[in-house]
Amino acid sequence: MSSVPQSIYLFSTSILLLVSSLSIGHITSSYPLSQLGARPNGSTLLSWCTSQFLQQKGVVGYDVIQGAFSPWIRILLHTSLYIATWSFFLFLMECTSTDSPPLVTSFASTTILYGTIFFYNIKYGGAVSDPGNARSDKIRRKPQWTDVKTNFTQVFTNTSNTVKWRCAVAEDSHTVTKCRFGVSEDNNEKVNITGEPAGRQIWTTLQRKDEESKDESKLEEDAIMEMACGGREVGFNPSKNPNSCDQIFRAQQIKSYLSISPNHTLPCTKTKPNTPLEAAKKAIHFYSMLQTEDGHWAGDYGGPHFLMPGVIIAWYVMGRPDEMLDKHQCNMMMHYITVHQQTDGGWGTHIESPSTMFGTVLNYVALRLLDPHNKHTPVCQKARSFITEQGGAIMASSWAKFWLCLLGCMEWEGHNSVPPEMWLLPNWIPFHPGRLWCHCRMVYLPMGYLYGARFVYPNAETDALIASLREELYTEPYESIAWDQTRHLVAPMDNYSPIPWVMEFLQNCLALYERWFIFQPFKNWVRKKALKFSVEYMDAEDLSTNYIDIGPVNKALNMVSAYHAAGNNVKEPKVQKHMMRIPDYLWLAEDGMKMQGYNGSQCWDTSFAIQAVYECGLLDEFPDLSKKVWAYLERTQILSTEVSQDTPAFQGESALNRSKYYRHVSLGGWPFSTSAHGWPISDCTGEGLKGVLSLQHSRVVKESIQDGKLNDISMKRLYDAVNVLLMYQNEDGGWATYENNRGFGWYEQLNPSEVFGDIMIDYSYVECSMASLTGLVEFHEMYPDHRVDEISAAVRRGRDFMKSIQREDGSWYGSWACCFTYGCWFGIEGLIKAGELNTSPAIQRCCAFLLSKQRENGGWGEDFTSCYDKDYAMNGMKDYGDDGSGVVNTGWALLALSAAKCDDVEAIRKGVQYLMRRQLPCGDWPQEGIAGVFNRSCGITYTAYRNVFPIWALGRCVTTYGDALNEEVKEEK
Ligand code: LAN
Repeated sequence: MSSVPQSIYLFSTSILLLVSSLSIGHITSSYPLSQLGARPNGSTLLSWCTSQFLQQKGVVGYDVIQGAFSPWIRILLHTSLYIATWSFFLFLMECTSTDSPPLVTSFASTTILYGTIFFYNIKYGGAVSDPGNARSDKIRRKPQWTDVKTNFTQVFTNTSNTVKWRCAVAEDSHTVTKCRFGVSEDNNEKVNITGEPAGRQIWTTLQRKDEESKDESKLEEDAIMEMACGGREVGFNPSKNPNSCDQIFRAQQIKSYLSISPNHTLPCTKTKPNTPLEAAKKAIHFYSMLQTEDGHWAGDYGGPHFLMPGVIIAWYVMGRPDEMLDKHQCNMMMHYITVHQQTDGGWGTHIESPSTMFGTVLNYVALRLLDPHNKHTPVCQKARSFITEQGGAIMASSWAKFWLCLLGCMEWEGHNSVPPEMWLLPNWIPFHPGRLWCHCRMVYLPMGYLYGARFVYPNAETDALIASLREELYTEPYESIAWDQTRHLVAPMDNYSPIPWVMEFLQNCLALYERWFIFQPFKNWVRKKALKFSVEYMDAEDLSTNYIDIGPVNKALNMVSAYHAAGNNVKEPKVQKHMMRIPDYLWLAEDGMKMQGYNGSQCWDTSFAIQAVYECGLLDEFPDLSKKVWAYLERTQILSTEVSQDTPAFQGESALNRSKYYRHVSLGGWPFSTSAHGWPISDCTGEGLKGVLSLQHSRVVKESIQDGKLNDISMKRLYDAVNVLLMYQNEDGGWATYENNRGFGWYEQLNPSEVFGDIMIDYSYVECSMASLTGLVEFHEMYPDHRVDEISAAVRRGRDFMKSIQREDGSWYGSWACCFTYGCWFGIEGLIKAGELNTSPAIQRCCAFLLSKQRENGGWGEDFTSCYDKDYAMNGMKDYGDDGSGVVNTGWALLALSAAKCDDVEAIRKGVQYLMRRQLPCGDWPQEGIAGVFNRSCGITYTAYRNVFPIWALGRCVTTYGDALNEEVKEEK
């Protein structure tokens, strides 16, 4: 009898080891809870392991927050894989050799192969935000609109019923909501609005009692309107520029600023600033008029066109509750959709995008739901032709199809499976959804629920409008469509990230799982559990965000899920609480009412604004502004105030909850928008912390704290913020957005969205890394004794990381705004603050890159196509900027170059003069192209950027270059 080959022994050992390490890791997952998210530190393997063993840092098994096993388990897992590879080599050699078993040679081959893969993986395998090279199929078409100017105040004003809109903020906004939902002191037990009111901004037609009696007649109406219009005429004309400039909000703020105190005056429009500092001062005066009463800056955060239809569909399937959307809001929404329609009849994915099926199908349906009688209007007819020319709604991308299925305008068989069962897998499984980027995870969570429950609008079969839409959206009769064969169809114009065949194959397998009878008993059993978990998870998300939810997509989907879970009852308290938070996402501008990409960008804009004022050296010259910002940042630090700790969100911060729902530490972070939103972000925490530290230099702020007029921010609270920043650092040394990176680069192969790029996991980004790292550096400069070693190690690793992702041409790709100039600002600023010399090759190369992109007129300019195409769009700003340049890009480029103390003073002077030339007589700058971007393909509006970045750049250039800049400003040719 021949003896058992040694390879079998080896292989069995490896399997034994694998099973035992996974079992240990599984059982001890998140144990001990107190160590959840704490990373054992050390720069060598040994120190890494001893940190866990001796200092007991980090959990024993799998850490759901980091998405990683502890060092010991990882070593065991690697060992078992190593032995498995060895057994494979040995087996091959045993098959070919007859002599003694080639143990040593197979061992050597394994070491070489495994070692190479291991080190290659360490060096290149990290999931870094690397968008790759320029795309070969660049965006080809350009959006076009007919040259018509609209002014909705005229369209919708009828003398007997004049609707007056106003933006209510903070406490006032809560009062408005309570009034709308009939919440009073005695009946607020079950339905009420929770969370810190600071930063909330909603549009309402309900007037404020104390405002009604105010005499506005003495205000200079025309001067105010002129100042509010950013150099444009009143109204909106997309063919000139599809970006709103926030006329309505700005006019309201300027009016209220003037009425508050007789000392408040308008900036003088007759005189032109002579020096950059004068220009900055005037700009801050102008900008201070826009600050809201609670200290933040509000503004239009719209842009994407695929969001509002979601809320409209949700409203429709929930029976069109008036308290959710009333007729005034519906009118303004219709206006928005109508004015953004392009000449080809379609709508883009966002305001500057050429028409896509994603944008068009959703907006068309939304328009029809808002007014069931508009079928034959020219707007709807044109839109229908666009849709049918592209092959009908079966060609829309998956997220549009999802909404159609909920509405009953598409059958669920036409949608790829979104199995909620995935949540029941062990957390450490490489493709567990808990590892996804939080935005992706939180969207696919309710999608899984609604898909699993096969939710459809309850009246779909009897509603005449749905019957009509079923006819209008397709090129063949609805009943004859073979839905299962349409699952993979998508129009090329939507297909930014084509689904790879692996994913298509998996989707086909899942389709069988959904249909085949043999799977049904199992499926029915697990699905129930999965739906139960999904509801619990959505509840946790709703509570920890005070029903705002992380973003506009999961907001609408969670609301429909809550409605379904409540037996389709809109009066159920959870559903009511959801509806109360809908206005948080709606914004009104001169182009109508839109759904924003978030519940605003309050904290982000405010943190930047105050740093800009600080770098101009003008904090104490604008004492009210500075004090109000302090108050806002104080109230906005997450779960750190009494009000925020008095909400259910605070209970959600327990380690048990965090481990159950994959939530990182929130306490002490700063959000992008408001404290009530509750999701901390690494770079918002960095910028919020820097904002607070800047204000600690202000005399007036210090005095107000001493006098008890402002709340102090204790050291403990600053330490909490530092703790968030330190914990958020990834193993690769960079920082991702909301959480540690928990997944792998290959996840993108499974991206089912089609329309977005790189959405699957939270990558390390240059922006997040710079803001977190500089937050730590600035904290350390002011408080050098706290967690010194950890901060220095974090900064060192962060610096190495940032260098490692610099591109060949010296630039950094910006993932969250347009685009390379933005990335370069973060790259240079981060490296310089981390101690890199400005003479270093990394800095020099980036300066050379920026200088090479400066335009004739002294400015810089690129638009969202830079991000989309991954290639510097040199002429991108030709359409909406000034001869190809834009003030926001110029601001970023100047901030970067002056941080690097670039010695090309002439280039800096030209840039500064460009900003001064473009400044409007009131101190504002014009609104140009869309500045923000996300997921590679979608633009998003930041109206604050046109003020904040020019101010900041002017301030910094003055400090860095002083009198060298004060050459006379050249008049425009
Ligand atoms: C944002 C806005 C802020 C932005 C910064 C803080 C600027 C950035 O540095 C990190 C990423 C972050 C937090 C970000 C991520 C993606 C968001 C949340 C958005 C662009 C706002 C809207 C977008 C969100 C994903 C839109 C909803 C659409 C889906 C595809 C779910």
